Amino acid sequence: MDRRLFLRRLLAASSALYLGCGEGGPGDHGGADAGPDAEGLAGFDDAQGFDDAQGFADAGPLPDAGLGCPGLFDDASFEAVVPFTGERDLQFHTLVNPGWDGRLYTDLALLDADDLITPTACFYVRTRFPDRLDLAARLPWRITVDGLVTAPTSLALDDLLPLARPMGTHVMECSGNSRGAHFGLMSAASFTGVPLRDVLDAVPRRPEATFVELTGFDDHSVPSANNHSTPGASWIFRLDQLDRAFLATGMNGEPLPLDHGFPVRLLVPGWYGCTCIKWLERLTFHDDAVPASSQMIEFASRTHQDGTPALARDFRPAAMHQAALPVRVERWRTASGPVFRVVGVLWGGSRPTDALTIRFGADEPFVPVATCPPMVGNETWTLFEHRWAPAAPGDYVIRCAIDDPGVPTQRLDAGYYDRTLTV
Ligand SMILES: Nc1nc2c(c(=O)[nH]1)N[C@H]1C(S)=C(S)[C@@H](COP(=O)(O)O)O[C@H]1N2
Ligand SMILES: [Mo]
Repeated sequence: MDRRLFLRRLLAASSALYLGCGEGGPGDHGGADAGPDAEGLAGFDDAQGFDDAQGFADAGPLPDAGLGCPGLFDDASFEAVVPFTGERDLQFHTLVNPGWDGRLYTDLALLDADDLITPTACFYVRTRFPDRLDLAARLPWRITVDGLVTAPTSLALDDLLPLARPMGTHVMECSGNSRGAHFGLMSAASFTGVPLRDVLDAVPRRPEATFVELTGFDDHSVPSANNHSTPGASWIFRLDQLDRAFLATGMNGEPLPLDHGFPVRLLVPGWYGCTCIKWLERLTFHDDAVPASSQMIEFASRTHQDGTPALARDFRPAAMHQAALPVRVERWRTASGPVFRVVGVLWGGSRPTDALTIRFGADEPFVPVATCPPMVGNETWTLFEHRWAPAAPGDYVIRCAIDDPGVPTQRLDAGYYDRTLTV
């Protein structure tokens, strides 16, 4: 079967909701509370049930975007997607759990060259729209400005909205993204918003105000199970760390959905999601003696801090190191036997790299991987593909690395993004 048609069917099987993803509407609050142990995807683990194209006639022509490197699979025909080994079934694209524990996992296995923007309804959610946020009482939305300012004030969001403009496509990743989530706490969207510096610069403040804390609404009626998530949503930045940050008011051409921070959220390009405060309601200026916030303490280890610093100024930037992750393995047939196509994404880091390598098992050497087209920026993810022919059946742990000592890759090198393939 055609590879793209197969992906379409996989997509249809993964969740009926996915077919609504293109609508770009807000998340469905009535989603079944499937929980982390939800039954997974029938038919995901092999090609059965996808063996012909019948019933899919209205999908229309499926031009192959020519993923990756020309000619790499010209001698081969697509057979099936092979699931990763040891990853439990998971319900994708469905909101599960209440409040702080609210999650929606993006199915990264569906990524393809012409689908690198996540439809809004499939964009991962970490923490649902707070049921205690009474929008009827709070609109028109205002952002309180206080701390080391010459006079406390507040900003009307309605005054900022006319300044909103396209801010580009950005990948976001939850610092708690994990194999248990099939790494689905990661998505990319195009955003509109207002550069934060423009907002901050307009606030008259005291000379010692070198830090700013951004606080979001963070009260839910249902507590987080096992205190997994602590109340309080704020991050404190040194002002110069916010040069590229913006206040997002729109996503994929629509107003920000409720679950993603409506009416306004922070987006810090290149930093983990925990810094991207949703339902932003306060800007507080501080001097350099300000203690770390509860959110910073909660996320200290997940953002690669050295212990848990007491002061905000001792936190490292919560930047995503350069990372790479296989998202899908396809089996293809050739005259000389099966070959595997590993498709993955490359993201994070502070400058584009062409030094991606991959290995299949700790005893094997890392070999270069071509990214076609090459990585051009760090704001969003870049697709890669690799052709591999196993020497023998077995379990293979796939790991990527960046062959450039100048590029920090802490998580990658710790095996965080390892995935196992059984052939
Ligand atoms: N107010 C508030 N903002 C928040 C959070 C939260 O719990 N409350 N969670 C943070 C975390 S940990 C992540 S990963 C991102 C998730 O954003 P998303 O749900 O739009 O993907 O929001 C961040 N902003
Ligand atoms: Mo997160």
